Amino acid sequence: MTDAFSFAVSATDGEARRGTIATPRGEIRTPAFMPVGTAGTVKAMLPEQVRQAGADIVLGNTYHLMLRPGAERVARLGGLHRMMNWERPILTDSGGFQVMSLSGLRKIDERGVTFQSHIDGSRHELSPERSIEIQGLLGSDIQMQLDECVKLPCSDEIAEKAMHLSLRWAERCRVAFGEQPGRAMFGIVQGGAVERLRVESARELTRLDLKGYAIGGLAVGEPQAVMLSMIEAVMPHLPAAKPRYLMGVGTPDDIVEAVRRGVDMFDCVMPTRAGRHGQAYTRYGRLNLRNAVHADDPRPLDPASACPAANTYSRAYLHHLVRAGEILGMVLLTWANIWYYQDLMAGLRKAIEEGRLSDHIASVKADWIRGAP
Ligand code: PRF
Repeated sequence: MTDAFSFAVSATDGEARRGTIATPRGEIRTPAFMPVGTAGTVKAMLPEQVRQAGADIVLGNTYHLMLRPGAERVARLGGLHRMMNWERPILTDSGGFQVMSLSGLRKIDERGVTFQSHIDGSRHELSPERSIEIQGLLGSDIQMQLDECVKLPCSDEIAEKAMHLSLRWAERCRVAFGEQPGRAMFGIVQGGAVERLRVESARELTRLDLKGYAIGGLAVGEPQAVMLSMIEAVMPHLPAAKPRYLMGVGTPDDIVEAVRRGVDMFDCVMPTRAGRHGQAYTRYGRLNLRNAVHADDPRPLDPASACPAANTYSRAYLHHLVRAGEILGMVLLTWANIWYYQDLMAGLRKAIEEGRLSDHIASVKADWIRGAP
């Protein structure tokens, strides 16, 4: 029987792949960037704008949604897609990573994680089985295994323990997920900055025959060179016919370098968070609209962008909105940033199709360095 969830690679250029993930809720063109919609909203954006910017899929978070408004409540409301008015695919993270970065008191053992809510201090438990149950209640199309992500640098012993725990949790998640045609569960490679552990993690996960594989535990404090060498170490051990997702990455530079090495999917709060803090990502690099240099600048962020936020409003106006703490400043900069990230991915996809990825990346980087004309 053919699964309604599938992945096909239509072109390659070096290690880079141009592909399509087909799901009953629509296609995901890869390499893909998934805007982060943590709490059932891509902050400061309407779903229509997220789509218009070019996104095929958004990310939601088990941790936030289980605490508020609650997974069972979301299910009663018809699921996350209906609740947030995004009928296209949604990937949900499993919660472990957010527990470690956001919650107060927390404890990890074989059974799962126990933690206190960052909202009201209430106590909660998240096991691999409960994480998958919650992601099912949300109606998630791509569900992530529960894992343990350690901050870098860390000792090899700590990285190894977390990696093995994550492997055991992957098996439990696999059983809890069962068979769900049209939906997928992805495993997560861990292993810190230790090549041997990364390879073992990838090999063992592959035995579970999952529909996709993520690389976790990177962009957690290590230099970019370490991140890229870990990606290079892992890639040969992941099945070529399955999508590969680099979690929580990253800057535009991280993304182009990871695409070059064969990564298919990304998510990061960077474009949305930066937009709420006065920062704009453009073809000509990052601008801080708070800076006084923009106060009298009548030029838009990028006249050649098709994004209304980038081609219409003056930098002087954006500067004013940011300085005045106006909501519209956040809305416009988030819109421009999400659009820029989607344009970046579209450019990479086209370059892979045309077999000129290296030249394309070189010219994209030259624009970042050169700055606005
Ligand atoms: N695990 C999970 N989510 C994540 C990460 C991880 O390691 C990261 C690390 N960059 C971001 N989001 N489950």
